Amino acid sequence: MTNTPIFVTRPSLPPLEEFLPYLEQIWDSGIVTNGGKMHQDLESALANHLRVPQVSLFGNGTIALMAALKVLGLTGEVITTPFSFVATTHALKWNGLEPVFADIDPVTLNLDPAKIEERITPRTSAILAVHCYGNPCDVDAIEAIAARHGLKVIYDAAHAFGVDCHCGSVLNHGDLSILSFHATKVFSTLEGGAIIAPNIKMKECIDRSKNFGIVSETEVESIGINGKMNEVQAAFGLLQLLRVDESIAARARVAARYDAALAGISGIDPVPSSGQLRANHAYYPVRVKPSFAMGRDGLYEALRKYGIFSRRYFFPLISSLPMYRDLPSASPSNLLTACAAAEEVLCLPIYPDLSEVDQDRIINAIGEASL
Ligand code: T4K
Repeated sequence: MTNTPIFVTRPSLPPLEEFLPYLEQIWDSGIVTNGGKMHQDLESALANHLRVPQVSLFGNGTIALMAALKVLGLTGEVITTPFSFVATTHALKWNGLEPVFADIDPVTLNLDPAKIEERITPRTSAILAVHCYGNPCDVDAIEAIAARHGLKVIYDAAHAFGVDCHCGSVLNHGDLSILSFHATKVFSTLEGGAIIAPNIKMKECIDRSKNFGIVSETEVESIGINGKMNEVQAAFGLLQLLRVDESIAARARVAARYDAALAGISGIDPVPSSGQLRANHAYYPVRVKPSFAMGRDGLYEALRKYGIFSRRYFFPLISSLPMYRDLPSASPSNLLTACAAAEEVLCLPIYPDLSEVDQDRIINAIGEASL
């Protein structure tokens, strides 16, 4: 068996010669950032593709999330999931907001609406939920709670590019949603991100926030930041967008092969896709159950010996990190489902160019580890 490394993901890069004409246009124009033509074109192409009212591009998903929290004027406490990438909670803390962790649903691994209400206090201003692995949250239940208590809802939709739930694009839910276009994502601008806004007024406010709060040469309206995406990133996005449906279809084929092959291996339970009318197969998470003799970490190490670099997204749990673990809501006894998920989940490699030969290497290695 060859040991050529297989990583959890690989960016799908277009042929370089297809990118060069975009670069020539940028070079010719001399406009390389600050909302040039590529940036404008990508915003409208994405709004169209994703069927959302407004897109505001950012330099990465984290700065998009930080800006989203800022423009909503949140204060005090925000209820969130501990089962996510650390950027979710860091963005709260970076804004001076107090994260309050609530447990997750055992099937979807998203915030459990039944656990949100008990965490609401007079200081709560919002719910920050994550569509983990691209599986939509229970948006109806979350938004009903928010409406009852006058809270804002922000969705960290970093994983949810192109995902539809029962009523169309999942990105149309909440006050704001954010996307990540990092190199490891389904749709990438190398580094990048966006806020999905419900109307032009909100988009204008977001656009100012990412450009220092500037309104005109002589007016600065608010304390903004520099969150802008540059023209080269935006051009890359325009090119990627031409192929994104093809990429998602290729991911779906990889996922279907895993589904079939892993069904016969006891103790390896794929995290079900749930609530999606259209999935994006951003990740292929499985739960390594106690019945799998060597356990999750044993399997992770065994795969590494074969040159297969799966990832334990999301371990360690954010609430167990040194800067968060002393929060009252971080107590593991309040987060039993999240703690169990963090100990069991393993994300297997999935990306459009994963060959069947390489996927068979992964499947066979898991099969051997199960003996
Ligand atoms: N919210 C959520 C829920 C998120 O998951 C994320 C990011 C964010 C917010 C923040 O969005 P950004 O600010 O990042 O736009 C990765 C990504 O860096 C991160 O974007 C992502 N989530 C997170 C889940 O995964 P790492 O530290 O695991 O990535 P890294 O560099 O180890 O890459 C994984 C594998 O991918 C590598 O082993 C090899 C391969 N790879 C990676 C890169 C960067 C490549 O083949 N080429 C590449 O250029 O965090």
